[in-house]
Amino acid sequence: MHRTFRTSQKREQVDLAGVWDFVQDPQDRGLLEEWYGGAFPSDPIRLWVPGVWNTHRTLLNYEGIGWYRCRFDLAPCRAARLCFASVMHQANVWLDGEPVGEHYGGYSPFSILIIAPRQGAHELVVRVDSTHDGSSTIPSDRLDWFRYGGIPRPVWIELLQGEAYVDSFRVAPVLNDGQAALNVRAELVSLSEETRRVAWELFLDDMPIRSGETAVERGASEIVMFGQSLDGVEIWSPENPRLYQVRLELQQDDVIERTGFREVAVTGEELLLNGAPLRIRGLNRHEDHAEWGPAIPEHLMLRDLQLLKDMGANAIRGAHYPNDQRFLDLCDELGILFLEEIPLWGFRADQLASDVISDRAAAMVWAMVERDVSHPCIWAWSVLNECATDTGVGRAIVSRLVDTVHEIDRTRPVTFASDRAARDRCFDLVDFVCLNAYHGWYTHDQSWPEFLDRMRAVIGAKPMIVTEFGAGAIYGWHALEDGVVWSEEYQAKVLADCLRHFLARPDLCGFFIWQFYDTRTDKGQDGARALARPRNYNNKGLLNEYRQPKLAYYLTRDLLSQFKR
Ligand code: ADA
Repeated sequence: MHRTFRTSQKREQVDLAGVWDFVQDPQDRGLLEEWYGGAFPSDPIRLWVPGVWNTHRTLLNYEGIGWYRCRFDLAPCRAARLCFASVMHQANVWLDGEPVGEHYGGYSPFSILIIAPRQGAHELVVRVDSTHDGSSTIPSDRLDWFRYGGIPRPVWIELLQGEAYVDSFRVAPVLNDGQAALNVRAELVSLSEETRRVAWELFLDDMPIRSGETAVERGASEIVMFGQSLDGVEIWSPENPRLYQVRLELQQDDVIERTGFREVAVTGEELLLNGAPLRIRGLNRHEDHAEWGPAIPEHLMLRDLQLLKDMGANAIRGAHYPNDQRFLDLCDELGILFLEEIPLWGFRADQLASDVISDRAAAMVWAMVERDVSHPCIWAWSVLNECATDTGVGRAIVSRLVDTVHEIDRTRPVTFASDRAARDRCFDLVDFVCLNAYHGWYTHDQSWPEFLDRMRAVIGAKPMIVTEFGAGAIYGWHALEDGVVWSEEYQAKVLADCLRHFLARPDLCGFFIWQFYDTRTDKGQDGARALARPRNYNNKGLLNEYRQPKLAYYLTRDLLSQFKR
């Protein structure tokens, strides 16, 4: 299912995972030929959903339009919600030949309400466009990860039976000097022919904590919003990741979220978690695997997290986009800290100046925070990676995106990842500074100690984290001599030099190694990137794409255990 726990006791949820029909549409003929109706081509290939088409042997490098079809049966219900956790990247949806919805943004969920659907057999068709471009899409067509297309996360249907249902349910945990509270926001939607008083009750782990009644007009919706302080809650921490279930119940509907209470604070150069200095020992992780691309099965998500813990690391940067919620659920459960980001990656000033990009980025930030505000593992939000933050346009976008986060959440620090070093003009806009640099790999003009000393002087008394550093190695490629680029030995040496300095440096709140494992990457428009990316992979992983360890993995494990504080 779409989470690691049940999200409703009263709704019937039908998982649409399975074999779907798929047709490639490189010439964009499907709309004209009405493939969404009875004219779906008769010779489809079969693809597993959730999944991406680029793992099918005939479609490995395909970017463009593809059509998916599945059939399902519906039991009687007052309404049905068609839920998509992710479609990459533009989705247009038809049910029984009728257009029912559309969505842009491959890393955010959406749902479509079907009122009074008929009982019995239905046909669902989804046109997916994975095209990236340089002017309107996020991410753009210049990327260092693979431009997958498809439906990589769960699709399911929820059957609604009551006169009202809960449409969105946001539960934001607050912990302030030991006092816990929940900020709750729910949208109650009418499915009735008349205005109704809708009774609701909120439970924390089955204990009723608040109830009320809200009038919802026929066909309309109403927001229920309140802060509820709570006594005697156990605190969530990496050592004791205590989670609570929060359930909102109506007469014939309910929704369940899960949360945990912990406090993240910024003071001077320090980040604090539950009052104690936070030391991030993290890994950057793309959602990618040699066999499944970004549609990573749950047991492999768990294994990745266990590998990370075995290494002595405590955090993940979800580079560079909102992750599958099941992965965040597992981080909540295992006490692993998560830094979440939107895929605004490597945009130049002229691109950031576009209203389409700025509006889409703000919508993505909003969708990320809205979806994930309940997760205790998320300790900070990042609004972009390596964009033109050394310009006025960059400043404008960072401040817009920080404001967007604050519309929903003011309890977590906000940041962005910079590769502009001392030229960056946005550090004052965020709560802590994240630096990406590859001294010892791409650049050799200064050492890490020199670089960080210089940045400390520029940043002043603010927390500082290195969000990217690393070196590449081809798994299994060894060298006897020093300095052989792409050898496992050379990668391990670069990392060892960095880690020794970072771990001993008191004014650095932590680091994220680039990267957990090797990931498939883009060739670049003219194939240029491929020259720096042997195998068309970003080979800076501590493990390869099958999770086989390189020397750097063992070295990191040893260093992290030596420096355990
Ligand atoms: C950048 C970028 C990463 C990756 C890395 C690299 O810092 O943010 O996504 O591309 O460089 O491997 O060069």
